[in-house]
Amino acid sequence: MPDPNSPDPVLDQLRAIVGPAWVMTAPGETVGYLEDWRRLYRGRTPAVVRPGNTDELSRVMAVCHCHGIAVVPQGGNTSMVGGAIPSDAGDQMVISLSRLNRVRAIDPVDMTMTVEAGVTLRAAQETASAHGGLLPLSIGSEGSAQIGGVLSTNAGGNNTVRYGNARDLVLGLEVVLADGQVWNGLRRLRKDNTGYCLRQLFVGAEGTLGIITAAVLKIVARPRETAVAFCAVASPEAALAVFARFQAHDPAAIQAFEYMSGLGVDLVLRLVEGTILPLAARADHYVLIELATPRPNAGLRQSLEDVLEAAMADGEVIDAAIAESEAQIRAIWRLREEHTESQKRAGASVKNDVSVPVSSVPALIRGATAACEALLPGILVAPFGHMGDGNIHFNLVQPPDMAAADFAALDHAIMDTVAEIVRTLDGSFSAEHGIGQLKTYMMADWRGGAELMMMQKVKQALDPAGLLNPGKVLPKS
Ligand code: 2HG
Ligand code: ZN
Repeated sequence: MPDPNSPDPVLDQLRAIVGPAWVMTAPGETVGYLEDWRRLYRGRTPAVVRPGNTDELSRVMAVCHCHGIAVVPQGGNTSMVGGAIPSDAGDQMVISLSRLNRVRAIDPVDMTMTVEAGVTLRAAQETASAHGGLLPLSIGSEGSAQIGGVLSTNAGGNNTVRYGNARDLVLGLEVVLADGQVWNGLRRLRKDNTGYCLRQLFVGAEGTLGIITAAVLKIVARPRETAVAFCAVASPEAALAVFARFQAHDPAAIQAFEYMSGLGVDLVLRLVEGTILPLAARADHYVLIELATPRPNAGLRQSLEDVLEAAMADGEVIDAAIAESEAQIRAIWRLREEHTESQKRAGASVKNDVSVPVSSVPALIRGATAACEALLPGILVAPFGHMGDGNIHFNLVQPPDMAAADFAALDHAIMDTVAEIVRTLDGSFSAEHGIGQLKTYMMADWRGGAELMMMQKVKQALDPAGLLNPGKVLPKS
């Protein structure tokens, strides 16, 4: 690790490109870039470099390439899987994209916006909204997560059921390649069949193939009406039956359909101040339904009531609260969005961001609950998430009387137990959080053979020296 005060020829070249203030080496300045928020990974770095625009990044990458220095791109550092933390060897440069923070353009007729990588998702949403549109991507960490990271991890979130994942919103990209070349693919076209779809290679690649510096994103019409309900349901099967009812009624209006376990909501109510259950009694299973439409006078509130009444009559819904105001909508969403925070406060936890076909969500919840309880009696099973697209966060929290470190040591055993259930249901071991460094060990088993071979060839073609985010996504070969 270099002494921050001693001259270093490479760092001096980088200082000449971005300015001395933006090459940070002092531990007090770099510490926040070297640990993930879950505190699973802590790395070391010679410097955190913060270029101010694409051209500077291009020149930084050319220098790193020339000297064989590996780089770890970082946005808001909100990865769940250690995707943006360098190794502890101390030789990987962290490249922060946070100064590339301009919205370059927005066009309400094309329904597109061109945004730089360091713009937070929330700032991008607010800009879209100020122009009468909606950037339809919503994730818990949107206040900190930046567009570059959101695209590099192909984030999903609460509205995937309606608008798809991040990759479905990308029309064009600007990318700095491993050797510093800039690919300007910022096209705003809805149709463009001109060979391989290169932009989709970089989306979800977690910075292992190139560094996204800007993107053209689709925006959609802003909803005019929204209706939100929080319901206690009789079982996971009942939750699915309620989803099917809304799909049969008006699939285009389903903006979000989220599942929460009773135990998960109990943790939120106990550990997060200001949260309240809007129902008379607790239950073992809940769903949150948000309907929305840009159509005027669509009568969404009435639809919500009608469908829920029918579901109650058939015993699927036990009790329901329909939000009467913006404040009530926010209070209901808090019960869902505070799951991550409450589980962090409850001690050590193991996350399983998995997906199955929507129709198999009840089987996932039942099968993985039984398997985890058999593995570790007393384990707190707190699944929740995006039931409408089949992505459940099958999270497990330590038994209260167990040492956090002992529970954390079981992480692979727990992940493998859940993964085996997911496999029997034709699901995926990573739905929306990506692979990072946490799940590389599962890649050969799940994506081995021709699939991993193709991924390795793509990596070899675009980053032959292995300088881009080493140790992430692909297992060591
Ligand atoms: C969410 O859906 C995020 O809130 C985080 O994907 C999930 O904490 C988690 O496991
Ligand atoms: Zn999620």
